[in-house]
Amino acid sequence: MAQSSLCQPMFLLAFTHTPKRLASDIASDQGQVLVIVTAAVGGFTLLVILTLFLLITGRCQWYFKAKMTAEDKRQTDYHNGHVPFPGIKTYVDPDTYEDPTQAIHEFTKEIDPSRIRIERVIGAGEFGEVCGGRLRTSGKKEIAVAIKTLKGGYVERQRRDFLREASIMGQFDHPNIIRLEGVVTKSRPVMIVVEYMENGSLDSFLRQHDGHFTVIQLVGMLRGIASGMKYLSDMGYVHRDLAARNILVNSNLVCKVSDFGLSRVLEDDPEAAYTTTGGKIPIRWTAPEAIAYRKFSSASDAWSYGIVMWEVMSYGERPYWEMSNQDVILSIEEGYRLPAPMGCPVALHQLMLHCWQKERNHRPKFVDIVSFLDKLIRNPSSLLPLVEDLQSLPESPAEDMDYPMFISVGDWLDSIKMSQYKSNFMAAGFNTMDSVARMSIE
Ligand code: ACK
Repeated sequence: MAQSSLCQPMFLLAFTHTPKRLASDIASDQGQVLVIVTAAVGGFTLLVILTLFLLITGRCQWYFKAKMTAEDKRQTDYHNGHVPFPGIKTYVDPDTYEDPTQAIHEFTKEIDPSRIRIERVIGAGEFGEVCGGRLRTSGKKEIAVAIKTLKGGYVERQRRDFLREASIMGQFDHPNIIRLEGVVTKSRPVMIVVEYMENGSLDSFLRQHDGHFTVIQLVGMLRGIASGMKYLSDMGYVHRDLAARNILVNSNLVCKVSDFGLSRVLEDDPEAAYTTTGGKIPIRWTAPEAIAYRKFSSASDAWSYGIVMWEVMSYGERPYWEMSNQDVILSIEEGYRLPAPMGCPVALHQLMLHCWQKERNHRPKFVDIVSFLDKLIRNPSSLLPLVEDLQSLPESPAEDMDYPMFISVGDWLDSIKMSQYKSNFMAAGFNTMDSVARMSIE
């Protein structure tokens, strides 16, 4: 036995006759090996899982981006800074779609061309003729429509730009925004069908009817435009080319904002001129910050709205008359503002001047403009004081004036969201509306 045990190989001896300490070392070695193996297997598995996860989510992201719906895009816009109002949809820029035809599908209705009857040409657009005609609705009713056509021989970019306006218009639903009936994209000619506006563009309509309307009628038109603009600004849409030529008027004198398409709008606009910064801008209608560094916003739209007010109250006069664009820019910079047109109520010229404040945050919001005009309409005597009457009056104390004041200075400041200046006005002695009316722009 002893012999045989002597003959055992050394390693066996080591196992059979090892001291206690040596056995625990080996056990610890075994443990370490086990830990290393487990860690390696675990690490590898984790790596595989991680890779699979990245691959799947990466693919999903790509897939979801391609499949992004308008709602997702609205959410993206929200995270990019535009805060939507609860219950109010926000505008989605069709350019955020990888495939612009997806935006067309999402926001417009395809119309079967057999339902359209083109009757006459009413004008010319950059992309083709604008026609008048009839559309048979799904309820078998016939309605008057305007049909914008895309002339033959277009390139893909022109088709996309043309239809872009439809995918913008199709997102809006408001009585003061031109309504899109649908599009024809599956046959030629490609068409955009919109509601018919019997009186055409506001600028030419006013020129043709110089002096024909009451102040209340004019204020009613302005109220409509402001309401349409409030809707657009609530949706986060900046028009950039608000001008009387881009407002359409129907047979009931309802004014509707039209001509959508951001940069393309400016490309089309004969009033748009190239600036030193390279953009094409309708100088006379545009806020200084938008001309200087392309800072377009609802506040710059409010500036343009003030110019539209001036166009309306002057029956389509050209803003700044024959002044050159350069002179307009310099004059505005020096503090010059358009004077009140003949027959313009003080209250309306004051509102224009507010829209033309250099500091864009001081301009009224469209919601303020609508409520201010509503107050005027509800109290027509507030429109009696005309700027020229005030100018012809001797320097008499305000209390001596025999026309009714429309609202207090406090009310007026509240309505244009400038309540914080009440004490400044009072301290400076502007405690009646006619003293405010006499206030110079400086
Ligand atoms: O001033 P107008 O008669 O009104 O001439 C122009 C012309 O087409 C070129 O734009 C008229 N127009 C545009 N859209 C419409 C519409 N929806 N309803 C009636 N006329 C329209 C515009």
